[in-house]
Amino acid sequence: MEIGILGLPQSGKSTLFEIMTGVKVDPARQETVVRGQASVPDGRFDRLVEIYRPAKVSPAKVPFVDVHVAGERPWEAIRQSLSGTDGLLHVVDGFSLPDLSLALEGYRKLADELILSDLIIIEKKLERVAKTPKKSISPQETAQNDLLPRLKECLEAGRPLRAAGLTPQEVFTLKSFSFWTIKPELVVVNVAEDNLAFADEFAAGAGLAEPVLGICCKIEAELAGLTPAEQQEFLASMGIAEPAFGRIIRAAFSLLGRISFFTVGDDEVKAWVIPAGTKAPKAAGTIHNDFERGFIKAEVMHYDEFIACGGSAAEVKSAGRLRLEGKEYIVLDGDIINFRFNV
Ligand SMILES: Nc1nc2c(ncn2[C@@H]2O[C@H](COP(=O)(O)OP(=O)(O)OP(=O)(O)O)[C@@H](O)[C@H]2O)c(=O)[nH]1
Ligand SMILES: [Mg+2]
Repeated sequence: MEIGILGLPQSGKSTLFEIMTGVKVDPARQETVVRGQASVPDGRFDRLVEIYRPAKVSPAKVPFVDVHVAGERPWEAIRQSLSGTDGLLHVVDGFSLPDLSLALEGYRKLADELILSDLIIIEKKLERVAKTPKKSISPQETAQNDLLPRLKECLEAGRPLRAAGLTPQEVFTLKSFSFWTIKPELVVVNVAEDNLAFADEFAAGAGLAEPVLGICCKIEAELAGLTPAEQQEFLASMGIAEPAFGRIIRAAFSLLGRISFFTVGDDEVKAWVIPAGTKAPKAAGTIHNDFERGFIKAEVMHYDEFIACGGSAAEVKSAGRLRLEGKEYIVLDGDIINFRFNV
């Protein structure tokens, strides 16, 4: 699981990456990709930490990759190094010239480059397929190839593959191509400090199918250097309730269809990241392989129930509300779990 940060040159990608992950990108080094992890802000997690006061605190994380592109056909050159990304965060410059049609043009410029880059892959593949005898193509490859003409049509109409109405199974079949535009995308408009409303203007005017969020990277980069108390004061003076970067991390997290469950104790409170719809044994496996292999039961209480019982696990238990779930249980966002296993 990883999210690639893309955008036109100088749109604020590295600034945003640094705000979210705390990893500094030295512009002089000009690395193509830099990786870092962002903690997902979650009020429930903070509350659990307050209650348990554990020795170790491990919030949910989202890995981000900052991409710096240069040269001819850059998107094709870096496709492989970003093949592991499950989603894209597209940064739009809304600060240097806050004008709706210019910002939209900027968005489309990169979107079109990515569409073209995917189209080149498909055309090359179709050429190769035409030259290969049918008998020597595997059934798995045939399943891929059958989809290509439809994808080509979509891209030629200027639309990203995520708009092609593919089923999850079809998306999975196409995984080895690492198409850019098949990945879910979150659009982030980087606005000027005196024009915070521009992101909403862009969202309303652009009419994109992709979710749009706004941030002023300049303000939030300044915030990062302050103490929490100073941050509150600074935000209040700007009329902002909460820093935007937290919302962006949360949006990226749900863009990937991830949820978190918690394990709690005096030693550690930890948020574990799993895809929505994961069954209990697989969820246990994110903690340790043995937990999955020797899975017996999951002792589950939902966060809301825990809080309703005064934040006391003993209270949940004596009220008969601690659930014992088996192998078919689908873990929910906010479940607090203790796995029973035997290996
Ligand atoms: N005024 C203003 N300047 C910004 C803002 N965000 C970024 N910048 C400036 O824009 C320049 C580019 O920022 P970066 O974060 O390096 O942009 P980038 O997209 O990573 O650039 P490349 O990797 O070179 O494509 C820097 O000088 C930033 O200080 C903003 O919100 N407002
Ligand atoms: Mg950069």
